[in-house]
Amino acid sequence: MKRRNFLHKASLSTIGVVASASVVACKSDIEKNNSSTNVNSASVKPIVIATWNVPNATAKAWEVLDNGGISLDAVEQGCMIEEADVKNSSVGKGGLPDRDGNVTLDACIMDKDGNYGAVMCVQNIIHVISLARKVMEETPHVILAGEGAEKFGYDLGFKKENLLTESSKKAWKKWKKTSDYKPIINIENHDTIGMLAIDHNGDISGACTTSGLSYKMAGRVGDSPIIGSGLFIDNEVGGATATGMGEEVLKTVGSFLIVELMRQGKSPQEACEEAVRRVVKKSGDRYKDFQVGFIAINKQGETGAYCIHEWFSYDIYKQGENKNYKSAYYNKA
Ligand code: SD4
Repeated sequence: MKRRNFLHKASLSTIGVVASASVVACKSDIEKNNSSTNVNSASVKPIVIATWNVPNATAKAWEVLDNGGISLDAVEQGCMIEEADVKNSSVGKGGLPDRDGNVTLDACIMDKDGNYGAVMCVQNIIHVISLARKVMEETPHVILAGEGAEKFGYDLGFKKENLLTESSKKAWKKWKKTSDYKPIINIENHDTIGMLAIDHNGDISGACTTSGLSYKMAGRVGDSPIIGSGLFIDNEVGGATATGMGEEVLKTVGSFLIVELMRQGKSPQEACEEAVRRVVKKSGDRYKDFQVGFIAINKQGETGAYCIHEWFSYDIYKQGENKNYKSAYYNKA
């Protein structure tokens, strides 16, 4: 079949992708937890910002920073909290599997010097964010995929573990019965974690880790491990990270776009809004069926967040306070 026909026939809504974790937030959770929409405040450091309501992750990152640690350690250790949390069905152990029942993880990390490491389509290793860091620091490469990434991990002593929990298996079996492929917006609690941090030295790092879209095709990789799409850091300017339908973020290279817009003088908020508008514009009417959200931070510690549909939220830990904020959104219809 010609590629174009295949892509047409296998559009996301028909190939079996449930944008569960990627596009979702639990309305009631956000209502319970969030403070009013975050108002930017200048020159704050240290500071941590992360996608969704992940207070344990931001608390861990804050602890690292508060103890004088560097932002790279903070984002890695913060993300590890979600990877180990079996209740988070979009990250690490307990992540929902692909359509064949295999949990495959994607992750990437960037440091203050613009170094980048990523792994994709990794099975059987929980802490893929640490594996991505090892790729960055201990190989001449920037991305390792699949079995090669796993072998690299095992050689370094990473433990081999089954990531499919009983409850994810149950959800997958249920999904198989109906195979309802329609992306569902904002109905679950957890999502991909993208985290950005500035340490006491004023240096910025970022990390992003996910099990990707649940019930995706085997071998599918989203935006999260791809530099410039799921994450981008430029220590002179700021950083950005994404959540939601990865295919759409990839097409706009959203995180890089946001950092470049900030370089040109836009605030993190303005830059996130512009990136979401680009995603929407490219999608025609399809944006109604998927969620994309971005968060960003600039060198001064000002933050921004924007998404397509209501109920994306994000956490900020600054000045000793860990808070969840509801993101502003595009689709008021
Ligand atoms: C992806 N952006 O793989 C990720 C999904 C996401 O929870 O945000 N998921 O497309």
